[in-house]
Amino acid sequence: MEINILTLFPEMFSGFLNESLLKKAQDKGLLKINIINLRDFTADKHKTVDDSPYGGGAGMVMKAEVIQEAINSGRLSGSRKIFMCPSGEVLNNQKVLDLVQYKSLTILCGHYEGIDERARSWFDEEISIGDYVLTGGELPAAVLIDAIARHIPGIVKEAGSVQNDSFYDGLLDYPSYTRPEELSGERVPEVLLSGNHAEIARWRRKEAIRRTLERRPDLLAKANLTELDKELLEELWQTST
Ligand code: 4H3
Repeated sequence: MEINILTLFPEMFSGFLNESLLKKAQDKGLLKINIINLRDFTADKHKTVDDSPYGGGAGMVMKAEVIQEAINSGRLSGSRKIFMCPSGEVLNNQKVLDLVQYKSLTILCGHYEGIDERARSWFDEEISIGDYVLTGGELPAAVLIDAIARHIPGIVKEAGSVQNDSFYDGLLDYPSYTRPEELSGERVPEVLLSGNHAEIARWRRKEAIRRTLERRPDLLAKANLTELDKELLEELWQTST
């Protein structure tokens, strides 16, 4: 997969993209990231990227022409274009899985008060990472890229670790433990030490359902529960009343 990032602050991505999984993915050629500096597409000698809003008011607006130039000059014509924006569709796991299917994505990171409204129509979609406003679209873009990258085949080593994640099947994650068996008097649940894989799978599923029921009943209501899941849910009801 190829991801083009349109930004006024290319350095904001260097630490994040050059570490850990994202770095390995690029080294292996599974992910190609092109950081495109919007300032390179200005036409005047001062390299102006923003201007004051028509009608007055506080703050500056990112100029549409700079974005237009960047889109038209690159090889971005076949690329799915995304604008990170608080008024976009709120990101979730399904959206991430939809986006992994594209060969090329281009992500615009806005700054200042926002972008000239006319630039919006050049983008296929607007995505928000949540109901809050940040000073720029760079962190939202980084969040989106990270969420997408771990679904590219070959990036996260064990496919199971992606499939068992929270949200993959509409449930939150089950609890995990590692050594030691006892920590400050708190023991690891005995079933996990039993070596009985069927029992362990059943326990994990039940705990995932328990956690989702307690913390995110909205998710549980939407999840596709199997017959076993319904049985486990029934057991949870029995023991809680
Ligand atoms: C996206 C962008 C939050 C999100 C963003 C989000 C700065 C957009 C400026 C930039 C505008 C403020 N904040 N929730 N900030 O995904 O260009 O509107």
